[in-house]
Amino acid sequence: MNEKKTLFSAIQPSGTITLGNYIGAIKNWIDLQDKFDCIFALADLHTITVRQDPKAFRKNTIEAYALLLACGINIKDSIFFIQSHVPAHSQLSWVLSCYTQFGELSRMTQFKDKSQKHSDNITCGLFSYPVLMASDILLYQADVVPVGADQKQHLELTRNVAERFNSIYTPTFKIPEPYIHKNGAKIMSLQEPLKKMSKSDSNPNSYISILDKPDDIIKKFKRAITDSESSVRFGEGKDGINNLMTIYSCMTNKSFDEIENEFSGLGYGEFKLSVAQAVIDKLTPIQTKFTELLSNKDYLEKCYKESAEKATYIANKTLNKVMKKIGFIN
Ligand code: ATP
Ligand code: LTN
Repeated sequence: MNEKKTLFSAIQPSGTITLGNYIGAIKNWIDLQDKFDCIFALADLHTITVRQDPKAFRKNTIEAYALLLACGINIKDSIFFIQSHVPAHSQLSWVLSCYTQFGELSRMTQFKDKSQKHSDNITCGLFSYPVLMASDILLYQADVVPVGADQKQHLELTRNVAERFNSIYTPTFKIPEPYIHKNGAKIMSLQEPLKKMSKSDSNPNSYISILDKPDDIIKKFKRAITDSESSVRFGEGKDGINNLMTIYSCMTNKSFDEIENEFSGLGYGEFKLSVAQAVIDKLTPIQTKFTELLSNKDYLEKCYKESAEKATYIANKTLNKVMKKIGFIN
């Protein structure tokens, strides 16, 4: 009997994948693969909430697929598919939107932020984005969902919608738990350490892309904003240094105490170079693997097609149950 719990998570193929995405989400996916039955998706349906150029969108999707495999998704044991290849996501999303309140969605901070950022294109899709995300999770009866801290509110909404549906009918959906790792749940911008590191930031010095070359990584860390002190220690008002310490800790598994000891008496310049080197050491093998995978499109296609078949089978079981309970004719 299979006693492993199910883990589901997804990421949008919307261009660069940042060190923030890697530490906050992807690294946890990889680390948890042995403990759970894992289902991962590229949330390409979510991506069109912001207008995409068709050619760039196709390229970004394939590249994101190769990059996540290069990060360590083990395709032998885990399912890793492209969301739009499994129609059940769109189907359940419509159904669940009829069990979600307008007021609930209006309170989502990501909607408020993004509708300010894209004020010329506030679509119904941007508004109902969390319902699609809830559908992603609930279709697979996921127990845990590893995400960065910014997605916690969407997870709460998912739980509320699932509980509502279960209580109107009979238990149908498993109620998922967010998995938010304490260390690294929110990696901050290198230029404005009170803002989260974001791939959509207009200043590329504010984020590290997983595909950045060593020279650029060093340059970006050298330019990272710190404070006027010079001692490497975790503390209030030291947001820039706290962020660099968090990054270093996630790359090396060293505790903050160990890091403070390692750099005691040394200045920020030396510390920044060590952080850059630790990031380079982690990213270089991923970049090599990425280039290798990207040159083998047939292999990538085989992986996402087989995964979509497995995902469709699981998702349709849940969808059929839902449709039957509501009273749709079979
Ligand atoms: P955008 O900045 O354009 O909104 P994003 O960088 O947040 O995009 P998503 O695809 O929305 O990217 O997020 C993918 C995953 O990465 C999510 O689990 C999210 O919580 C996590 N994540 C994103 N940014 C960070 C960050 N700065 N620190 C930690 N985790 C993050
Ligand atoms: N909205 C998420 C991406 C995402 C997701 C999901 C994460 C789409 N569907 C399901 C976890 C589970 C984001 O990271 N911005």
